[in-house]
Amino acid sequence: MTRYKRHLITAALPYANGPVHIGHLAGVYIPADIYSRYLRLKREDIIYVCGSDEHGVPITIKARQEGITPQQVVDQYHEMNKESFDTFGITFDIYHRTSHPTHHKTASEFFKTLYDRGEFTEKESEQYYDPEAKAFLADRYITGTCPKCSFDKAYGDQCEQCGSSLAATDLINPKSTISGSKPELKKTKHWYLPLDKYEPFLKQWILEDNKHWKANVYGQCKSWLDGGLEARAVTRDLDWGIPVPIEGVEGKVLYVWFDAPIGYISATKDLTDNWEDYWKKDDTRMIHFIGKDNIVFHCIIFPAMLKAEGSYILPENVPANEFLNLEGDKISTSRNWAVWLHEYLEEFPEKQDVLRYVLCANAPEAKDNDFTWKDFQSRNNNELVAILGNFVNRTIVLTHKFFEGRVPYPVSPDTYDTEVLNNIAAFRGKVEENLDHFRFREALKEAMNLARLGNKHLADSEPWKLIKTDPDRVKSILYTSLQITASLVALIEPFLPFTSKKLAGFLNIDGVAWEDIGKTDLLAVGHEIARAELLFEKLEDKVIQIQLDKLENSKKMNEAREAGLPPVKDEITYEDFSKMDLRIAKILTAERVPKTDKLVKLELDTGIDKRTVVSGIAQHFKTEELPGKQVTILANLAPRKLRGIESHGMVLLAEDSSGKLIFVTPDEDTSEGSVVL
Ligand code: B3M
Ligand code: ZN
Repeated sequence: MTRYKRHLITAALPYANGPVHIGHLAGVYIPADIYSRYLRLKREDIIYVCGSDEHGVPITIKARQEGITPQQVVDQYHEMNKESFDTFGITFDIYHRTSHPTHHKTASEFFKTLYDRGEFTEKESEQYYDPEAKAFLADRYITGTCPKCSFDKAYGDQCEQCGSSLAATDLINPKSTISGSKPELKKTKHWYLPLDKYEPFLKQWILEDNKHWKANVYGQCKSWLDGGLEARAVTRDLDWGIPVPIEGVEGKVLYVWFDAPIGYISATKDLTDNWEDYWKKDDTRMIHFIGKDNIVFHCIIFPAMLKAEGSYILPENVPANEFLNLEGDKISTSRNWAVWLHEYLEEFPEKQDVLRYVLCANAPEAKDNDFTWKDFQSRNNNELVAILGNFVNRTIVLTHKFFEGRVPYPVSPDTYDTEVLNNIAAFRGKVEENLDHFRFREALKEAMNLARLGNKHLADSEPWKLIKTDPDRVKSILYTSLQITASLVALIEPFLPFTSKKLAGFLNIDGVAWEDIGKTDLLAVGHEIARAELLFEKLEDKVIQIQLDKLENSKKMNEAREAGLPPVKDEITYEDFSKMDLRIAKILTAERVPKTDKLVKLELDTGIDKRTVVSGIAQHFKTEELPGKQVTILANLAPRKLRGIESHGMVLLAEDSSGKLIFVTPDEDTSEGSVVL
């Protein structure tokens, strides 16, 4: 990185309509954080910006679902995600938000600049409109079958299955996600960014100048460009978002994918007065960290916008990751099929680095990959505990045991000790080579290989045995181990920042400079180290089973919902339940309630009294078959009048997914009045 004076690292702005999960972390935020920490350790001038993406249909759909305003939705999740990122050690220099006034101003000005220059084409077209909801259906408000891959849950702007960018009118069998109704086409005017006009520039910039981009990114861009680019609407008929800044235009906002990437600029403006150095100087290197579903927006649309505006730099690289799956299935917010960051932090407090480690080691860098809790456990136990933790612990414990916790003078190193000591520096180069090429899995492996080297050197040398016969050699062995441990403080810092800090504490130092990795005298002879605690603890099966059970529950809930069964109601306390008096009763007589199609008047013997209960079961049972049946009733339900008949209680019924009703009856005859517990 010789010619760049500064680095601008952006990470995709998560929609503030839900919590962050491991897919977001593995795809975007962990690699971006590793890279940013690495650049800082190398004393580069770097800023790492992110924030909440708070407009767009996903937010308004969530607001409708929860019966609150979009602002309330984004306020809730902006704070939740910001706190989760902070706790997890994601070191943004700013975590901004697109509902912020700075962003509204920046995005409006950006749009107005292009509008005033006549960059947009205006077009009146037919858009899908939901007559029931009285709303135009933009993007995620409309779903249907993807014309390219036949995925039946494609959205109006994108198919998440094949990544295709779509127009709502491309969808087969479109359906409104608001009312479920079949939408109708209605005329409306919008402004379009003429992507086709930028096709020659994009072909040169991507296909010729950026051949160094990752194959998965380059490939997706190439197929886009080969398919030909079309003009793309940059406004929407919505009431939540940044109002279109054109005189006389009402009820229209900037398309969320027009405004959101400008959010990186707004964030930088609020971070530093010299924001233009980062966005407008050619000696700045801009890197966008994103997931593969955002490639078209960051490699084609946003660069075309920046090119059209003319005063901004373009990204030097966009190392997008593929998707992370969970236990063999696609992560899904709606199906609660995810490991949520805030829940992980609650259930595994102080174990941020274990998840950082596993998600980096398994990162979907070139293809989709899978997260399993078994793999999480085995990497923790067999790699973090057994290699890194074990090596550090033995080094510290033996130094206290044999040398009162002080770094011994390497009296008589043998060739093995010297070779290992001189080999430490090579690991910095291997980690750098991989990080410079966004190969985070490989970089982490090389960092761990230094711990493997140290572990093997200890195991081969067996200082705990040698101490009896050759204590001087033991001094050299442990001197070597301690210098390796000191280098590890810096080498693991980008990946495992919490462990790095702990390790520095064990060695009784503030830290190690990146450029000092490999020095063979990082810890001076006689330096007193601190007592060690365990860096990592083994994860037992039962801890993992709890997580697997949670996912099993999600699966059951999804199956129930897909089978048409209602979700479980909100939790109640035992006290709430104990107020209900459930009894076994016998039906004595049954007769239809005149002029109703569902009601039956039942005379019941409850064992305590004889009473009338009216029940909506006429379409499910023949009244003549009812007398003599034992049923379960809620005996202390307040009486209510139904079609003039006072009904005292309620007969319990089970309704299956087809709507069929059956009685809840004891599996053998019992006395009326028996209490149901
Ligand atoms: N809010 C993330 C997503 O598509 C989207 C990124 C915006 S980055 C400018 O899930
Ligand atoms: Zn598709």
